[in-house]
Amino acid sequence: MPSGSEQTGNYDVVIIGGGVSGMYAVHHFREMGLSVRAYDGASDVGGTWWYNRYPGARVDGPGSPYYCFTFSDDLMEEWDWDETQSEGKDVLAYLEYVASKFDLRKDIQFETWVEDVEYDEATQRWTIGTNRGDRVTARFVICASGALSTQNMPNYEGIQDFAGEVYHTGNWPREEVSFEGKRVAVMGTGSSGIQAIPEIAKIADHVTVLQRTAQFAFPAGNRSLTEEDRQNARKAWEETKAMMVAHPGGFPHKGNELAALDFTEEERQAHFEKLWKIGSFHFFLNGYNDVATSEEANASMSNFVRGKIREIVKDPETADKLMPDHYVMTKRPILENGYWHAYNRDNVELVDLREDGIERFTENSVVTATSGEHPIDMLVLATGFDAISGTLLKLNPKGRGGVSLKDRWTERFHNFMGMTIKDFPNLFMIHGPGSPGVFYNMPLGAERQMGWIGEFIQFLEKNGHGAAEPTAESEEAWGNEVQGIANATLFPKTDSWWTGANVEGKPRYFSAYLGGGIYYMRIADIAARDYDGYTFEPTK
Ligand code: NA7
Repeated sequence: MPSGSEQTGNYDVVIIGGGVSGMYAVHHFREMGLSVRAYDGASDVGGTWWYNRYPGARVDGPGSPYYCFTFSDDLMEEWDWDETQSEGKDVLAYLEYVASKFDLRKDIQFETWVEDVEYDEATQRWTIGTNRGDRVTARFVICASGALSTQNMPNYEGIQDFAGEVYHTGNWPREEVSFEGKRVAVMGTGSSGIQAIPEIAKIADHVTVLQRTAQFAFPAGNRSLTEEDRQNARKAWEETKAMMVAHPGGFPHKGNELAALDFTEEERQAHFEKLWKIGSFHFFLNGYNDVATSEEANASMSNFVRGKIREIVKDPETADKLMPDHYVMTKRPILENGYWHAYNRDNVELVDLREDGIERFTENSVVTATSGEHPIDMLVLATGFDAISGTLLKLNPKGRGGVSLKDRWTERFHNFMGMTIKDFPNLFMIHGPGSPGVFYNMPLGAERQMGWIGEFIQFLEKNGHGAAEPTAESEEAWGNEVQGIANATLFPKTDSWWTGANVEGKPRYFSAYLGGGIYYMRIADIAARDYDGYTFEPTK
């Protein structure tokens, strides 16, 4: 245990996490007049952006300036974004600026891991213990611990014996990592691997890409923002915010009425061609709205991207290995900045692990079944996360009667509205399973969930309720609603971190609320009906 501050104290709200959601939680609950204390394992604010400092890390959604907080118009006025797909370091600089402007750091304790979260029925308070020996209590706990924060580590024979440098993209060192003159293996071709590979290839002697699943990736279409772009975004900010709130994904977009099935295949391919040139999320925002539900529409988009891969990647054998065979969009859509072109470099080699699996690692190489020994100096693990539920389970709160979340969540992540759990009164999840989470513009989603929780807390105080938790029936109905929406789409048909398939032993089902904006109507409606679905206990 590190030597520590060993604080004690009683707070209204304890917040776990100092990333985008945790930062907003500190601000929001403080504004409500509540006493708050937040904890984060990192040395400063930023969460995901603090940890994921790998080369090539960028916003990979509709991008700047709309991946941002909306609660303060000053921020929009004051902050100058340089590019549409901002680099990780720029997002971090923005978050540091927000922390300073709103003096958030004074209520966040860094380099501190929460290890115990335990409910005491007698006092209706949670006790929170940390690795530094702190022991504080709180009436409310906010788990803003990140949907993508527990790294997924591969477990190949001999991997521990590899004596070279090893880095996970999700926990990248603060110090400069040099690729100069090195032979680097990158394992994983999700968003992180696909962003990192072209950057590493520019410097390293040799890059061996260890690919388990070939992916669809779309041009990021990154461009510099001019002063005129920024001024226009500022002028339209009120309108844009309203548009974001109305959009199913929380994006600055009017919504998409186009269905692929209303067009001929020729027309569709011409439309995709146009979108490919623009890049960014236009493929999803302005593509066709039935790609995730209709096999025909999906095949049309998939074929287009496969054609593009063949067009860009010069070596046909490599292009063959890069052909994805799942439904496009049913794994997290990826934006690339030179990924496909990287395979035209002499120093990039692709190993298709489905055909040529890893047998073992040695001190200085990775050995695969058919191509044999690949000598390497560095291993970059872009192997993703135990997503959505992983970090919450690591916190393993103990609720009523000492019941542990690990015991409640063996087969399903039972919850109500993706925010609350039976037997865990007054504990709230941000971007948890059962919420839109990663399917929504995450800063905006965090603000909206926090707004709902704040009103719930006011309701509890006004009515003399000391504790509130959902009923088993409301959890079951919510779970069915989430599944009902997901099962009408192609998403559950594909192995992905959305379905938990990337982590051995994890329940395999699609746990996110795909209804997007409908989610916020649903939770507002539940609030309007005096929080129907909850049981309340008077303040003791
Ligand atoms: P992802 O999207 O989960 O990608 C992880 C990649 O690592 C993916 O290609 C995996 O293959 C691969 N992987 C995972 N475990 C292994 C093992 N054991 N062996 C070989 N390959 C493996 O994580 P990212 O960090 O790229 O992206 C996460 C999110 O961060 C992203 O969606 C953005 O929202 C930001 P698989 O596909 O599982 O077969």
